[in-house]
Amino acid sequence: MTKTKIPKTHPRAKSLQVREKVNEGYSEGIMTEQGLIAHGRGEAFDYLLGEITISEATIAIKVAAATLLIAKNPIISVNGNVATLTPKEVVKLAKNVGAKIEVNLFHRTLEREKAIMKKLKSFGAKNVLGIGKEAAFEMNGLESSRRWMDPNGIMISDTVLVPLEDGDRTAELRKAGKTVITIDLNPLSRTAQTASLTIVDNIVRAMPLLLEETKKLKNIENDILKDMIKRFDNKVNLGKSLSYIIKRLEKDSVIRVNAQ
Ligand code: PTJ
Repeated sequence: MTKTKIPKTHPRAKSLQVREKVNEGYSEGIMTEQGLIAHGRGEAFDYLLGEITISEATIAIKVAAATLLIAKNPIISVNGNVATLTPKEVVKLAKNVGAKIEVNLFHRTLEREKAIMKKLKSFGAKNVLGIGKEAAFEMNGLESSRRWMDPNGIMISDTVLVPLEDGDRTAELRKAGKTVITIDLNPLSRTAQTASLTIVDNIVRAMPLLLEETKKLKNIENDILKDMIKRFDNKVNLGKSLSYIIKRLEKDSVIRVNAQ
């Protein structure tokens, strides 16, 4: 694997450092070629956001923390991109909110599942569900490999955090009565549109913030957390995220036209 030293002074140093991580995840057999493409799509949307956590995402992160804290049986679903970009945060968040962790892959192989489990365990995860034959239950209405669930994990959960998800499963999880939280840079994706709660942000920024929020809200009464959740409207928040991008582009195009 070729490692490139990214100069700290580079205007887009953070994004390039994340690419180095992606490169590492790919070399370790955690991420797939398809995952690289998905990352590129994410980068494009992040560029439109200005590579910052916008206020709509900050609000969604707070509500997501409250949702995970009041859940009876929360779980974090981990794919190759998630395990590559935020393995430490996944493990810490799971501990903080008492969530289980389950590996769930679109491009499913036992080797990848084991590599992801190893990565999560290297950051302190005790139990990682969904490996090989453990994921023996099929989700109705789904034909991809994502349909396989662990009987002790996603199947019996009430709240699922599914960052960087690919559409169909979010809808099926919701049909099964689960609360679905996603992190997705694309506010137009099917996952973003069908989740119960959508954080439009880069996972590398959102996960540390989500972790901090759960620490802050941990000792707050459940009734107050429930009230926060009740007052949140995902569709409105998503609409505002999209408006943010549109306004930013309009402003940017004015600057460019005037500069010509
Ligand atoms: O590891 P596997 O086999 O389970 O496969 C994982 C991928 C991500 C390849 C698979 O789930 C996939 O193909 O996903 P999609 O359909 O490309 O959707 C991924 C979504 O995540 C897209 O809407 C991207 O814009 C978004 N995305 C990509 N990178 C990030 C992101 N969102 C937040 N943070 C990112 N860094």
